[in-house]
Amino acid sequence: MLGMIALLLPLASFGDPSSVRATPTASGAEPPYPLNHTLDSSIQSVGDPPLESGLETDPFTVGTPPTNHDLSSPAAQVGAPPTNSDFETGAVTPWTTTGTVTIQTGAGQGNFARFDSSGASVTSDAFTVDSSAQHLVYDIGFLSTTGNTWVRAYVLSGASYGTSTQVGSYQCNSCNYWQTMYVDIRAFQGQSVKVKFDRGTGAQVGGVDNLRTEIPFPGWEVAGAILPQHGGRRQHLHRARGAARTRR
Ligand SMILES: [Ca+2]
Repeated sequence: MLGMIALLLPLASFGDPSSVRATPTASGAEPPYPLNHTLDSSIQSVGDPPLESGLETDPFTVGTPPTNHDLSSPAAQVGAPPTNSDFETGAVTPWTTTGTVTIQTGAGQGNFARFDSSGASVTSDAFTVDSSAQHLVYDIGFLSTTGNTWVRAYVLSGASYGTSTQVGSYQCNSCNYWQTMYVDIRAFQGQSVKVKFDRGTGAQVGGVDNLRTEIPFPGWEVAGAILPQHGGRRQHLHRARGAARTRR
């Protein structure tokens, strides 16, 4: 009997899958575990990283730096110094003197004023401190080879130059060299002043030369006595105690 039924079925019933397979339907059952349920899969990046996400590019300068940003510009002399400020006339006038002051000649200085007696002084002609001047600058000669040289500096201002402000006091024992000194002169900008130097009582011989006013670092404004120094490759600042510098 079964053999007869088989013979009666069309042969096409075995060759067409659609006639024997139903489309699967989700059962709605939860899977036994979520994906990566043990949290031990490797971390995988997704999306495109931003530029320089690895920070591998060296830093580089942007923008235009301010004037004289590397402090390599030379100091600029400003304003007119007092008459015969460098003693190169060969005479001390119009400086006024007390005690014994003589004009001498030295290497690197040319003519300069030398204090030959204890307490001797020289006072410059009047001059107006330029409105841009930041430093009062002068050379002090520690001329004694055997004892202590002591030279002091004062700015004379006000009516009849009757107000004396000591701005420097320099001592060096058995030094026999010249040194350039820098004083903050901003408090006297625009004023008519005289500058006086004297030899400290009991001290040995000293000298003075090359009185002028300067902007020590063009583009910068300094506060206090900041000395221009030359390093191995470039000029840099030597800052005195309490001094500061700011951009102008
Ligand atoms: Ca001179």
